[in-house]
Amino acid sequence: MRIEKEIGSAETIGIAGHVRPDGDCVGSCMGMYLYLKKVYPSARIDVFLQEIPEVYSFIPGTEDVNTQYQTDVEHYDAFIILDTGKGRTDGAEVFFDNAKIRINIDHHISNKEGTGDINYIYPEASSVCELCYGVMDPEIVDKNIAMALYTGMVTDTGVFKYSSTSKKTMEVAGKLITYGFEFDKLIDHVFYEKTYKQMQLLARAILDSKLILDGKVIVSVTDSKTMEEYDAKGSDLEGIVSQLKLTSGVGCALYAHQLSDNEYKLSLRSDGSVNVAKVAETFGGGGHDRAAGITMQGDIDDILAKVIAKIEESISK
Ligand SMILES: [Mn+2]
Repeated sequence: MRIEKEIGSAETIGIAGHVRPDGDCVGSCMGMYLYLKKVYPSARIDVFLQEIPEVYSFIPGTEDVNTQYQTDVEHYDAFIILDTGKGRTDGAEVFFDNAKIRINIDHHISNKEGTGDINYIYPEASSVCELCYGVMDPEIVDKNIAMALYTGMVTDTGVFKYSSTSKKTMEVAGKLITYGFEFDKLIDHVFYEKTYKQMQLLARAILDSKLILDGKVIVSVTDSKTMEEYDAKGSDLEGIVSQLKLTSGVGCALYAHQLSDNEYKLSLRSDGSVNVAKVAETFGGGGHDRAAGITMQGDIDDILAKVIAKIEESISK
């Protein structure tokens, strides 16, 4: 499929992604926006997203995004929804419903059928950005478009590491870097960089950690006192559990942070030797085989003892 063939001639085009936009959502929306601006120089093109997280504001065109979901266009000639079905597009759903041509491009298995008249859904694709490149004319793609698409590929694959990464993913990424942008800096910026506060909290979590069960499991807790000391939010602790899991010999990491007096949020990561989804489910949590979470009430020592016993049981199986 070639996107401009599906759209045909158009004077008004809308684009939207999902609520709480991530790198793939912002990258695909902006890549598509910049591309269609070149193909349809006289068309009015609107992009609707709830917000642009600061980390993605370097992508050209993000300053044009409509975060208010207000428009005077009654019926867009074409409307494209990216990285979701129409149900998670906030105020854009009605614009999509009223559009003449409705296109849905997604890679979520939960949206297998698609919600458009034209659906381009490939659950095996690493990212919608990978799919977007496939519907574009490589001659029209430029450095800015490539940068936007590369952003989504990097964030949705954890820098080409998650199981969704395929030969095709690497081929598309390989083509994108030929447009000439500093992909090393881009990767650091969108994936590895942390604020100084996050760095300090990570350091504290590592210092306070303990290796147990013959070094197969690592455990660490950040309490409210430490959270207050750094004026930290839960989002400042993202990535700590994955970093703990990278300790040599460790098959499972358990990281907890205090939510209130008597409540803790636990995150679990595993290399596959422990099914952490099963461990989490025992305590009312959930997730995937290698990444799961639980919210638990009680004394932290009791909580850890219970969860660690379950992990131990799972290792010895
Ligand atoms: Mn995605």
